[in-house]
Amino acid sequence: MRVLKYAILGLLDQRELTGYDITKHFKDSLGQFWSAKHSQIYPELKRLTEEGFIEFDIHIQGKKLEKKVYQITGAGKEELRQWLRTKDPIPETTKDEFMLKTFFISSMDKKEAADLFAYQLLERTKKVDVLEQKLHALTEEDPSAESLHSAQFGHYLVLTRAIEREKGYVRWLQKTLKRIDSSMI
Ligand code: FER
Repeated sequence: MRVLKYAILGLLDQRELTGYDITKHFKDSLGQFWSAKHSQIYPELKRLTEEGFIEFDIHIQGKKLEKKVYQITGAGKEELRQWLRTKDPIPETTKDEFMLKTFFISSMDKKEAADLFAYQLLERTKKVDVLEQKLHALTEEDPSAESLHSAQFGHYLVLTRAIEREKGYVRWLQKTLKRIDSSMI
């Protein structure tokens, strides 16, 4: 399935955007959990335009610079809604190489294992910090972000879930480190 197609339709359902704006959304927020390459976005915009799901106006910037400002069409809104309504099975768990190493922990000595877990704990703790800062900035900017009718509610939800997930990971890492430290060998 062309999921990128729906990501672009979703963004354009919120407001009209240039290709550059869309790329920026992928860099700043959406791409943090649904990455897309710059090189995929422009062909997808072309294809969506040909399919009649989006259209553009040319805006003149300065003397010569032209930019395409994209909008979603009625057909595009219908296409997006149809995708939003479909129910998804739980996706396969994403591959986490650290989990694979964890699976083989018995091949490491105590110090090596503790070292690996301590590093992972540090990195995951930093990730929680970054996510919490982002959430703080979001609710600062839009205090209504926590309510269903805010345009930022979706962003709020993805961030809060990521925070819960990472905090859970941190708790498990701490517990495991204790277990490693208190082991005899
Ligand atoms: C953001 C939106 C979502 C963001 C991160 C996420 C750091 C989610 C990350 C994850 O699920 O790991 O703006 O900024």
